[in-house]
Amino acid sequence: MSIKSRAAVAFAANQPLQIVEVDVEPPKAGEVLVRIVASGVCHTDAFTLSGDDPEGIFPSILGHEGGGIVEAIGEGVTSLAVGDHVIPLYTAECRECKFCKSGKTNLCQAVRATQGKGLMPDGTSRFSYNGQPIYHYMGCSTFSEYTVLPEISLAKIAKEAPLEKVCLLGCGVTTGIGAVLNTAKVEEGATVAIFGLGGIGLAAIIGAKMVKASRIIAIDINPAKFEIARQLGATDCVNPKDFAKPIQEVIVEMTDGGVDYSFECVGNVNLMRAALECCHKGWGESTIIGVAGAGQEISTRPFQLVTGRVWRGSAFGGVKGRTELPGYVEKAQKGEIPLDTFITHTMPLEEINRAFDLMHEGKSIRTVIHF
Ligand code: NAD
Ligand code: AHE
Ligand code: ZN
Repeated sequence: MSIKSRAAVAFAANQPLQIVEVDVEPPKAGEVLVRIVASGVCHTDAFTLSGDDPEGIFPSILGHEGGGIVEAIGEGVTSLAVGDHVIPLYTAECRECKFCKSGKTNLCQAVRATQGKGLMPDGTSRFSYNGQPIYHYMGCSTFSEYTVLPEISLAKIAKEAPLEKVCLLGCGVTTGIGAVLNTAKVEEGATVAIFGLGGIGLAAIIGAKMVKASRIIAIDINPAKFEIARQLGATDCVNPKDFAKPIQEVIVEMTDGGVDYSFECVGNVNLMRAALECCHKGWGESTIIGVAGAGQEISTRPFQLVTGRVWRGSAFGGVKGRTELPGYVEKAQKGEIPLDTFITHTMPLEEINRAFDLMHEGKSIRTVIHF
């Protein structure tokens, strides 16, 4: 029998979310019903709501940075039990597909095709409203009191960890740290430039500090972000608006030829170019984390790559969620990942549109929604 769930539904692009009571069907074979306790709001939720996401489907329930408790399990589910604490994963980990077995990527493809269509692996949705289907989002839909996910899309975590904080490890904080540790593999003593100081960029600063980077240059057009950046370990804060020349030139001059590693944490294709071009000739590596809108493309002179710079990208920080996320939770529990620093606002689901406003106004790092 289906249950009722309060949810913030995105009925159409660019419209405020509407809080309604949706119907949630029980989990089918290999699926799990989760009661969401808290969810962060990531810029990607706003990106999809804006209509710029080629995979954006409406009506849908957004949200992919959640923490919850297993409420029921479907047939054949063995790795989770009712009462387990979990973090939903938009990058599943089946441990069986070519991608999982490659040892080269975290991009499990077991459920990716249906996930991109807003559906569960059997090609249907578990959500409906007034008898009409509502689509899932990134396989998570954490802006709902109850949601259904494949078993392979849930990381089981310690029950002692506060879900209203470790939910941030479901996307932003893990993505930023993981991009530095797993994707770029920044080494001790390296110089690093981080473009964009939202949840992702600030987490990348934590990663750079963890590996003992010698210089961490934090770049943002909103100087209100610099205080937290410094607190987390940034050695220099730069506002591109303070300079008449391109930001890549500024960074190259500051660093005797460019940084060893850079990270684009905004989703702006011009900034992606700047992030590549501020890297040192011969070895500098730039990692794209930001998500750019439909139809946008990156460009640079190929000579930038011919002369040794490397361009890469990172999804969920290269982290394999079921295997590695419990370790991130442990680190947060030990105080090695200061989640509190990210949580600038908390609010009930009913006020979720305010969380989007705060993000667009540059006033929040992360808002955590409580159910
Ligand atoms: P956010 O809105 O919290 O932060 C973005 C920051 O970029 C803000 O501080 C803003 O002032 C700054 N900014 C905007 N334009 C700028 C410019 N021209 N130069 C310098 N700084 C600028 O966003 P977030 O939640 O931190 O997400 C950042 C990006 O990362 C988004 O594109 C999001 O979709 C993407 N993302 C990617 C992944 C992934 O796995 N690849 C995961 C999470 C988020
Ligand atoms: N759907 C978009 C791309 C969105 C995107 O790049 N998503 C990131 C995660 S952002 C989390 O806040 C990602 O991990 N992508 C890999 C994947 O498999 O989705 C588009 O352009 O179609
Ligand atoms: Zn996200």
